Amino acid sequence: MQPGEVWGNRWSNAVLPMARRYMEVATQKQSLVCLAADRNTMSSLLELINEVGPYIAALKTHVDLVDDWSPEGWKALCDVAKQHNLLIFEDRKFADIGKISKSQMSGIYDIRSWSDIVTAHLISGPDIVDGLQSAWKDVNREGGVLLLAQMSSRGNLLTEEYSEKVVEKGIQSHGVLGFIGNGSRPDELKDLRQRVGEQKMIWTPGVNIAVGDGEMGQRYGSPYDAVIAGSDCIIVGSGIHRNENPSEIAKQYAQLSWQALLDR
Ligand code: S5P
Repeated sequence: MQPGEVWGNRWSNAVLPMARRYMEVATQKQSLVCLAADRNTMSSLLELINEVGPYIAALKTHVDLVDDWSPEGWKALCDVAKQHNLLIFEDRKFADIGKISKSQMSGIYDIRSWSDIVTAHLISGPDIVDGLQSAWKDVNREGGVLLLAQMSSRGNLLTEEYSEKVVEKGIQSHGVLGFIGNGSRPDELKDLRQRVGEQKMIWTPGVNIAVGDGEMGQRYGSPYDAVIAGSDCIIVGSGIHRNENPSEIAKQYAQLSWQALLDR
């Protein structure tokens, strides 16, 4: 199956190369799953990626929560992710002014050199996107920025008005791959999709086959409903990495998400 056949307008309207790359990988793997690999040791991360690599399209990391992080170990992990043909997404949630966010793409973690996608809040204004893209450019790479338009956590301060402004600015910006939307509330997602239109992506955390409230204010909705409501990628963390059989459950998330895309 060709990506254009399943992704329709999202494929034909995509401008940023990273958007097409994601849709190609997702089509090839028949999975819209991004694994939120929130484990604290290099060995358990590697083990997890090797187990679920065939069933996911992207790997989301929090590079600063790993206890035994080292540059060599991280390079090896990224190599394994590439062998599984995964996009690497550092969920850094940058929020500072453009030039500082740019600098934070280098530093000890050197995020610009291995990430394909990063997250950012638009609270400091639209120049943050230029800062992040210019960091990638300095190492001859081009990535995609996902802006937080909604959040999945209870009581978050991203009001509808704020969200509308993020979308308004974000859809005009070349370096923006798309938006983070709240996977736990399909109705909010539908509204977001209407505002975003057909060109940019919506990726959604806060999804779990077991819907309901999670730890510390996290909320979960159905991954199938999220895709039907307009999500292009479901971000699944504990639903996979805390399951006793991560590969089997990842396969189920993959099938569910792919079926939802076909049904959409
Ligand atoms: O609003 C948000 C945005 C993000 S990126 N809510 C979230 O939960 N996330 C991230 O998604 C969060 O940082 C975590 O890595 C993942 C959700 O993990 P889970 O274990 O709750 O599925």
